Amino acid sequence: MRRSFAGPLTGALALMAMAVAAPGAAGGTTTPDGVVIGGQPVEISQSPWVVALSSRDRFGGTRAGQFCGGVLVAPAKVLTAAHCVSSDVLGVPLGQVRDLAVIAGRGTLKGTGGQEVAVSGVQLNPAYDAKSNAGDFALLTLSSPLSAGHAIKAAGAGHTAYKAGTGAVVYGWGDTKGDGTYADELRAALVKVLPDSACERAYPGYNKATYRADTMLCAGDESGGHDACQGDSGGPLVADGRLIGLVSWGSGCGQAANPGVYARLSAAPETWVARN
Ligand code: 4AZ
Repeated sequence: MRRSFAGPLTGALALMAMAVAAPGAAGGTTTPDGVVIGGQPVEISQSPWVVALSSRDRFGGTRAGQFCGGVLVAPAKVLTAAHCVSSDVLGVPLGQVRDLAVIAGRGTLKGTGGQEVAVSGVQLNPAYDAKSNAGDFALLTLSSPLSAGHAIKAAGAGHTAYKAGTGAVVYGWGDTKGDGTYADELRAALVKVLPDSACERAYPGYNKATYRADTMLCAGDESGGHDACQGDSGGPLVADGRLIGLVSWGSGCGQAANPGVYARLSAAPETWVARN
């Protein structure tokens, strides 16, 4: 049931918003699909809370050093995945990365729009477990604040946005095909919150990563094709205008049997994000 979406890019977000408003409509056939996986370019001005994490020293300058996503949750605070600041990802201990920065307001990495702001502090979720990836949250402090109006609130625990079947949008500059083809422009894909059982089935724990519903959220596309992928980690999953997840892990990308696993926002440290 994959369809290519050939409409004007400016209409993409509106179409996505419609699809989110009616998640079950037409069995998903109205879902925009293009090649994030199964997404399409979006305007950063429509989602100004999406930021790129950058280190040109570690990742080179061609894509402005982008290596993960993040979310502006307060003027000088960016939430990202704890694993994004691990030495596994950075190649060296965090303390040795001198140019860690956040790029805000720039959809096209090769462009010069928006702002690059240095990261002046990094806090790891005390409950983060690098082995299982449980509680995959880190909070970055920016050296200077961004616009307060650009921050997004999280859905509080018990909010309906966390319910299976909810339409949600994942944003990122990551791999668009699962083969190392990285996006230059910010993309978004429409996915669905899936029942925990879908990820418990896919990730029962024989591997190093086990799905744990208390700190993780399962989302994707029952027929495959819409997903986050490498390079999207730390970026936002948004439903009902609220942050519900951060891209965390998964097996492959866009496979129906292996949904995306997100850090569940309701499990983020209480004081880190405003909720409603
Ligand atoms: C990653 O490596 C990654 N399909 C992120 C998300 C997913 C897979 C891998 C989910 O950053």
